[in-house]
Formats: sequence, structure tokens, C-alpha cells
Amino acid sequence: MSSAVLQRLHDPYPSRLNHAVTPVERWEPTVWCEETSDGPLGAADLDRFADDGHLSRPGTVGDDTLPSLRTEIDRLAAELATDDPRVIREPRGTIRSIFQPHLLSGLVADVVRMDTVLPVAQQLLGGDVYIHQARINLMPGFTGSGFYWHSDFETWHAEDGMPRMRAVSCSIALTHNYPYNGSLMVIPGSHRTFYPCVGATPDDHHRESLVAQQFGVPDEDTLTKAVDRHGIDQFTGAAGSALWFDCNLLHGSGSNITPLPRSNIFLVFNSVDNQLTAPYAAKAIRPEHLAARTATDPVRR
Ligand code: 6CS
Ligand code: FE
Repeated sequence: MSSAVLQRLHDPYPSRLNHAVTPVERWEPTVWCEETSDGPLGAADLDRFADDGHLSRPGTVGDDTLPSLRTEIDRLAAELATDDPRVIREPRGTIRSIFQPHLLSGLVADVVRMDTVLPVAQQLLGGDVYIHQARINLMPGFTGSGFYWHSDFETWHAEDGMPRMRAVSCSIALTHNYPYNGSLMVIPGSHRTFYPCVGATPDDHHRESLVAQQFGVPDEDTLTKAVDRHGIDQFTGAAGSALWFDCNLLHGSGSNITPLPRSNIFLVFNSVDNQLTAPYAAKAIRPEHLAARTATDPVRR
């Protein structure tokens, strides 16, 4: 039996099968550090993160840095070639995401290493971390479209071979996130359950999923039950605020028909002890700019 078949047989988080599978209760921790660990988060923050799967941290990036970051992102958007695979566009041509901004811009690389960022990731994940994926998400006024409900871990496990739920996302607002300009909605507590999704991963799925995800999303009945049980929280706040959320938290966003753009820097930290293996439910690995397999040395300040 090949190792890929064995991996699939023993998969604790089965997904993308052609039939429904009962949700799996998470047995592994959400907060991986010791309770008494040193770091920016106190016991109350760590408890809240463990319970809800998310935590908001205003003032993560200061007003002294935000204007230059916004200028930098405009520069990247203008300078990257139309056919650059790191640039994802809406059907109408506007830019939706720019991947690997931390490798394209020294300023974004500096954000990763800020006192308000890296030590939080290290504390939550209990040790050294590296960037699994980074992107700028741009939701322009009027035309920006949302992201349907999903768990990131479901995709990273199925398509990238991420073995365990030991990764955390940090979404930093570059513009004010209002309830009405496409800001992120999360289902608090949903990170404690793995919701298997029905339907085999199509070849080159990322070509569609990064614009509109159709595979690796829970069905409506599952989402209805999850919201009945847990409700919905929304991440709003001034530019510079950060939302930290567990890799398995269900989240999504609506489109932005207001004139007020919403843009965020999105950094995914993974534990160095949770490096990618073969995909659990896809034929081929995804490109490096979506899932780092080479740049996995610990990030240092
Ligand atoms: O593909 C990814 O890695 C991320 N993007 C989408 C649209 N869904 C899964 C995950 O969050
Ligand atoms: Fe996501």
C-alpha cells in the first residue's frame, strides 16, 4: 500500500469524500503554550482564545506605520505583472489578493516580526513558528466580493497536507473594518469541531477557490446547526487592529457594496513542528506562494 493511501486511511480529519462524514471533535489543544508562559497574552486572553477560537487586539500596527504600509500595498498592486500567479483577481479584473507580500516587501516582513505580532503567534502555538501563507486581501468599495464560510484548516489539511491544528491566522486591518464593508464573520467555538466537507478536490482547485470556493465548504445544514449552537461574531475595528483566529474556526465575509474599501494583511503562522506532508485529499501539492514547503525556518526577530 502506498504511503499516500495509508495516510488517507489513518486520517483523523477526513474530508472531500463523496459522502457525508460525522463531524469530529477536536482532541488537540487550541492554545499550545504552558498556562504560565511568558508572552504578550495574559491568562484571560489565552482562555478566551481557547474558548472562542479568536481574539481581537487593537493597536497591533501603529498610526506611524499604517500610511507607509498602505502606500507600499498600492505600489505592489501597481507593479506586479498582470499574469503574476501571486495576484488573484475578481472576475471584473480588480485585485482580490496578493500572496507572499512578506517576500515582496520589507515593510510587510517587518510587520511579521513586530513585538505585537510574532510573540503572540509563538505564545499561542507554543514555540517557534514560520509563515505558512501570507496575503493582502483587498476589498474595494462597491465591487469587492466576499469569502464563503470555510475552515482554513480543512483546506490546508486536504490540499496542503498540514497534519495538525497548530496554526493561527492574524488579520491586520489596513482600513477601518465596519460591520457593513465586508468585515469578517466568525462562528465562535466552531474551531473545536472538524466539519468534513463533501466532494473530491478538483485538479488545480486553487484557480477557482481563491476567487469563489465551492469545495471544502460545509453544507447549509451543518452551518445552520453550527450557528444555532454558537452564534456569529464579527471583527470590526480601526485600522491597525488585529484579529487572531484559530486555523479551524469557521469564518466568511459578505461583499462590500459600500464606497469604503476594506483591506487587510493576512498572516498565517504554523508551528515548526507541524510542517506540511503530502496532501490528505488532493492529487498534487499547491504552489509555494499558497503553502510554504521550503521557507520553513523559524521566524526570528
Ligand atoms: O486557499 C487557502 O489557503 C485559503 N483561501 C480560501 C479561499 N479558502 C481556504 C483558505 O482560507
Ligand atoms: Fe479563510
